[in-house]
Amino acid sequence: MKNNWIRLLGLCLLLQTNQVSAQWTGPKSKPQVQKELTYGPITPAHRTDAAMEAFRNYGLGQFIHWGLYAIPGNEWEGISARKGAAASEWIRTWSGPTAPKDWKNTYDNLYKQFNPKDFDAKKWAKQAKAMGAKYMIFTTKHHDGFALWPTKYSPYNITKSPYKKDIVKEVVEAYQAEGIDVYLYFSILEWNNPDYLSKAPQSLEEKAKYQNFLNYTRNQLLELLKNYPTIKGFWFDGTWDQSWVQAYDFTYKLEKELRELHPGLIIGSRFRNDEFGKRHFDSNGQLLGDYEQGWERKMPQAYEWLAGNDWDAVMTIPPNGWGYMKDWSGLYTKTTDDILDLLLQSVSMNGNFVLNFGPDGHGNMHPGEDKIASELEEWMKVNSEAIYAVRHAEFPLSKLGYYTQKDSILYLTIFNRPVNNIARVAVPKNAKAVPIQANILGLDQALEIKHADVGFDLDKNTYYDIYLPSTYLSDRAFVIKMELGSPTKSSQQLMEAKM
Ligand code: JFZ
Repeated sequence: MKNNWIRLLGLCLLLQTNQVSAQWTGPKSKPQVQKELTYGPITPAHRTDAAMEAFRNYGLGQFIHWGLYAIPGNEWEGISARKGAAASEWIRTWSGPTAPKDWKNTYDNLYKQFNPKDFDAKKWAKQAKAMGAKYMIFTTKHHDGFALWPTKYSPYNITKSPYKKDIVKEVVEAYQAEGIDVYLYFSILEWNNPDYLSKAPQSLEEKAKYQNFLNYTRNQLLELLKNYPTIKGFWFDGTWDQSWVQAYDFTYKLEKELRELHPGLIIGSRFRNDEFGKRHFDSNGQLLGDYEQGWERKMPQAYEWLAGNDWDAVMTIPPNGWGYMKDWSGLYTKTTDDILDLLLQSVSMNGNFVLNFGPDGHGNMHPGEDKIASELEEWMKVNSEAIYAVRHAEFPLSKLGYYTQKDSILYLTIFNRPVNNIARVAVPKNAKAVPIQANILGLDQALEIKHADVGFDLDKNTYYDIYLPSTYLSDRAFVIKMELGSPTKSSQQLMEAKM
């Protein structure tokens, strides 16, 4: 009986540890038993070089998913793929009535039509700059394997399309001319490559084929670094298949090689795994790569979940569609308010927020994307200082919005305006720095601040009330900028009740 209990307890502990250490999103806790590892992280846990500091300061980024899937735009022969289907860039592999029939002769021939007459990388870059993006991630090659640059290593590339020109080059140059850092998205998984397989290779023949695939992947990555030496990093994807997972020796050496060739290169946690198959975080709970790349269409619920790691959140406007989606009707598409909320959640927890755009087959953004970009532009014109180069602020959470901080400046971006127009800021009673000056960004007027020492029993906080002018109206979130300084008088030492 007693033995059974002990066994059960052991099992529970085991399940618990496994569960938590296996998690690469959600709250983190390090496994209790540390393993001897050869294929752990290559770079230090918290890089402090200039490239990584620049990454931390971006705040807002743009993702662009563009490729052959932009032509169908989530529809095949007039049938919307939305019913029973996922993201539009996956259209080639769908099954059921919405899928391309005979895709080898249909989807795989789309490149013969790829001739985006309206494509103007400079126009995209200007829009991104205006909306406030500090970096961008561009799909050089998605899962369908079609390369948007003239790769020597596969005939399935842009030079075979009527467009012919190097799209990656145009994008890299145009964005960098606007002062926007460029990262290249690269899918490891490739649907139409005869050497690719998803399961771990077994026979000698499979092993040889997959080794060809790995060599090809390495060649393409070296080629990208050589062709576009000014890029800041890679954003890897499609690394979940067992074929890639078992190739940890190869991928470890490849990561080293890429980093040696390109000092400062930034690679997220979705590139490789350790020798026990642990992805994103190794068997000892250490982040693999320079930042956590798992916050895709999801948000950490609490700052503590991030355990001090750098991270980015990449986000679609439709529920799940990265490539062009012709028809947005009947879908909930995120509003500019939603996006601002997610942006603030991200930067308030030391993350970058990356908004995805999926241009159509001619090279035009979706009208819904244009609308959001111009609304973000309006907002960022006034408020971007609450977004760039800010850090998590160690203040008690506010129900009114999100804090960000830059040295002695504290920003509170208000989403929930109090009906009495008093924005109450909670500050720990022992705080050395409290709000001493406040104004609303875009409004040249000092706001009245009153110390409200509410005197609640056992309350660790004291309060500073910022009076918002009732004449100030805003139909979007707005930012209270506060200067922090020494409290004029210490919080009254009211007696705590004795019970
Ligand atoms: C991947 C791609 O399959 C997708 O098409 C898109 O490019 C996106 C940015 O990345 O999709 C994923 C990858 C990982 C997760 C979810 C979707 N994930 O880990 O939750």
